[in-house]
Amino acid sequence: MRDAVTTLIKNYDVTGRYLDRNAMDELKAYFDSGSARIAAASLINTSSSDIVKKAAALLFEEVPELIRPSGNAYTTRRFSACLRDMDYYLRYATYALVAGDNNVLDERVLYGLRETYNSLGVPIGPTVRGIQIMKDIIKEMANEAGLSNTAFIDAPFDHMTREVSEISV
Ligand code: CYC
Repeated sequence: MRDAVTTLIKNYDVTGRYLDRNAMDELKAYFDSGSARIAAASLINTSSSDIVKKAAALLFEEVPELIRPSGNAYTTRRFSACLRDMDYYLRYATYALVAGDNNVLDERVLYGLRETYNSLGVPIGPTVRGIQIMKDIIKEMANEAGLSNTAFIDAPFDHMTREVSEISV
C-alpha cells in the first residue's frame, strides 16, 4: 500500500535520482492539501452510514429495477450486499483521500472485482452510478462545510469508476 510520498520516492529510487524540482512541487502540493484531506475524511467518517443510505436510496430511485424480483439487489441478502459494497467504496475512498494516492484502492478493493461482479451478475453501470452519487453527496457536504477546494475529492471515486467499468478481455 502506498501514499503520495512513498509513490514519489519509489519512482525516483527506481532510476537512482535525487528528488528534483518537480518532486518538491508535488510534495509541497500534497502537504499543502493535507488539512483539507483530513477535513474531508472526517466529514465522511462522522456520517458514513447516512451517506451510504442516502446514496443507495437515490440509486434505487434512479434504477428501480435493481430491487424488483430479478433485479440484482432484490432479496434482503443482496440488498444488504449492495449497501455493504457501497460502504466499502466509501471507507476505502477515505483512505485514498488521506493517502493522496489510489494504490490502496487497486490493492484492496478493485483487484479481481470486475470478474467477481461479472460472475455474480452484479451490474456495472448502476455500481458506477452509486459511486458517483456518493461523490456528489460528499462534495456537497464539503462545500457546505466551507472547504474551499474540493476538486481532490474526485480522485478516488473517479478511479474506482474507471477501473470497475473497464471492459474485461
Ligand atoms: C457481492 N460484492 C459481492 C461479492 C464481493 C463484493 C466480493 C461476492 C461475495 C459476497 O456476496 O459477499 C465486493 N468484497 C467486495 C469488495 C471488497 C470485498 C468491493 C473490498 C473491500 O471484500 N448489486 C446491485 C447494485 C450493487 C450490488 C448495483 C450495489 C452498488 O444491484 C452489489 N455485490 C452486490 C450484490 C452482491 C454483491 C447484490 C451479491 C450478489 C449475489 O450473491 O448474488
